[in-house]
Amino acid sequence: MKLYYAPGTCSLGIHVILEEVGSPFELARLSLQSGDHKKPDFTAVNPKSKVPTLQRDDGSVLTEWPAIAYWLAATNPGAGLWPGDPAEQTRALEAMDFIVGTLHGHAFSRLFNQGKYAPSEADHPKVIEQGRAMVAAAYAEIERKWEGDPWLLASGYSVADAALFYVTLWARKFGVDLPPKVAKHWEAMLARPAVQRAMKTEGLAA
Ligand SMILES: N[C@@H](CCC(=O)N[C@@H](CS)C(=O)NCC(=O)O)C(=O)O
Repeated sequence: MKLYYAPGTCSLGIHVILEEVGSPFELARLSLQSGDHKKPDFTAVNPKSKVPTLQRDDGSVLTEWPAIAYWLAATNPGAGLWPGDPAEQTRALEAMDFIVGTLHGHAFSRLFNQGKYAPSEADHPKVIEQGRAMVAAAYAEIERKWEGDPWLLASGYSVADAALFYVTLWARKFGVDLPPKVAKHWEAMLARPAVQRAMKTEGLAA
């Protein structure tokens, strides 16, 4: 398996999952700043120009964070990254969709790339303000719905925790106030050897 990643981006969550699984994998590092994801070598692998991208051992390629996470969890049941109970599986899907689709895809996206939402630079402060409000609202909802301790789901650690981890790295970077359960989750994640290995490889500091 080969993970195409860019340090400190959402691919960090998949990197953590690969470390949790423990099977051998290769890493292909991309620099989004240098536009590596738009160069032909990479677009031949993933025409969407996005990380994470996972190339499987048979050469086939998986894209989209929740799909990659699910596949890794489902094909490595011994790693205990996916709940057994359908009710909890549904909660895992619900959490990943909200974190990746809403908190990352709508809220943080406004803090990273104002130009996508407003062509005029004069409007960028408004986009940032809107993004910050959306981030705060999404974290409040995650905190309200929290069922486990310290993990998101009542059934224990799952790939959904790796999703929350990568967005919380960003939240800290942007100085977002973390609700108590999210703050405890961040510390619990940092204590996991898999997380420590992925952070070290990507050259990231907590
Ligand atoms: N829907 C995608 C989103 C992936 C995504 O937004 N990746 C970002 C890094 S966090 C990226 O590759 N950005 C490059 C670009 O959009 O140009 C998923 O779930 O994997």
